[in-house]
Amino acid sequence: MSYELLTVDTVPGYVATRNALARFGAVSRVREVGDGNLNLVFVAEADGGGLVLKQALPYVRVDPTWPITPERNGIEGRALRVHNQVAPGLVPEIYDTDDEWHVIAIEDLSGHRVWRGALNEGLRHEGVAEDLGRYVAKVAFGTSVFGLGAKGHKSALATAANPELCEITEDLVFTEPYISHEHNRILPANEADVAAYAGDPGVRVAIGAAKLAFMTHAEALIHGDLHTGSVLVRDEPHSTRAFDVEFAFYGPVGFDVGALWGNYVLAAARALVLGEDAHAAWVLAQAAETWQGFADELAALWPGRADPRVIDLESYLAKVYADAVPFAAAKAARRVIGFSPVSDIETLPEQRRERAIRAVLAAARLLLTGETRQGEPKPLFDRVGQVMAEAGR
Ligand code: SR1
Ligand code: MG
Repeated sequence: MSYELLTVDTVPGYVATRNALARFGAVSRVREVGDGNLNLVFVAEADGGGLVLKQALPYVRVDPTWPITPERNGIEGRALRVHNQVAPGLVPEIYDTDDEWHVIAIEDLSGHRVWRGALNEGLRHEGVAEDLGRYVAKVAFGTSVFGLGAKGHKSALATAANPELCEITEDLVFTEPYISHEHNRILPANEADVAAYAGDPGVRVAIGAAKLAFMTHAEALIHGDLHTGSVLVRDEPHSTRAFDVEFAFYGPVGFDVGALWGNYVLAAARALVLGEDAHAAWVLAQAAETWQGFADELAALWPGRADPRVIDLESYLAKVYADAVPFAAAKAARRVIGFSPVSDIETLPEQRRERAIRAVLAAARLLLTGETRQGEPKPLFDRVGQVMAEAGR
């Protein structure tokens, strides 16, 4: 390995060597808090305030036999700078990027918590779903032809390729759940459910089309992994931050909307099998909140577009919506079939987990094969809730 991995003991010395971090002064306390699949994450307390260091491991943290490029750290740093420009206050600030040791230094958001954990506890953070819709819209506008113009978009696109992390998504989200693969972990009681879902010809056609859209629709510098574990929330004062943009690339805007919707489905499945029907309904209602935030923000930005000719807002919104529906299905289904399950489902006792998985697969099947690509999220996710309740009984 050509760089050293940081430890709680080496972080203070490391921070002292970084010019961009000089204002923080001496570091007095360090904690390692990484709990994701890929990175080391340290919270450092210094004389001048707190900061977070995120260092890329050259392998998957939860499977060290799986190599993965640490260059993703620099890609994340560059994307985070761009997202700070176009969506300030909705992402962590970035202080430093170190392409040799594959470390970024970002804002310490202690006092926030990860939204997935809060949803699992049945907590309602009002306004977060809408904030995230606004975040997706600001990125969709500010990094696309709308905000940058035709030539600006092409130059930005040329500097933001992320092929290795895109390949992970192409494999884990759009391929492995639909084939026999060693990554897939399926409870015996769910084998027939998964076989019926993944073997449905309508599901396979829709997933293939979604995969191709993911691979080819280079609309904007999207987050690329916008699940509820990539969101920090705080009530007082209200704050929402999307973090962990290492999967950022020029892709379809509907993928970020769909990632949120798919994760609302997972949270709702948990709530349903725990008998928390009101929480399930609230979570599914967040799909419409996210869409409203997205559509309102894009409409507000639209008069400032680089080229007001020909391209029409309503048609673009319809395109994003039609993309988001199958992406939501893909993002929900991968978490109950393939690599990297989520705590919403994994922490349930086995019999409830089986029912939750059935509910998620029923939702995904409806989203992929029903007449779902046009319309409004409220009636769509009401139907999703009904189908989930029936399947998860
Ligand atoms: C090997 S990385 C596994 C997953 O973790 C991230 O959160 C992405 O969703 C990725 O698919
Ligand atoms: Mg992540």
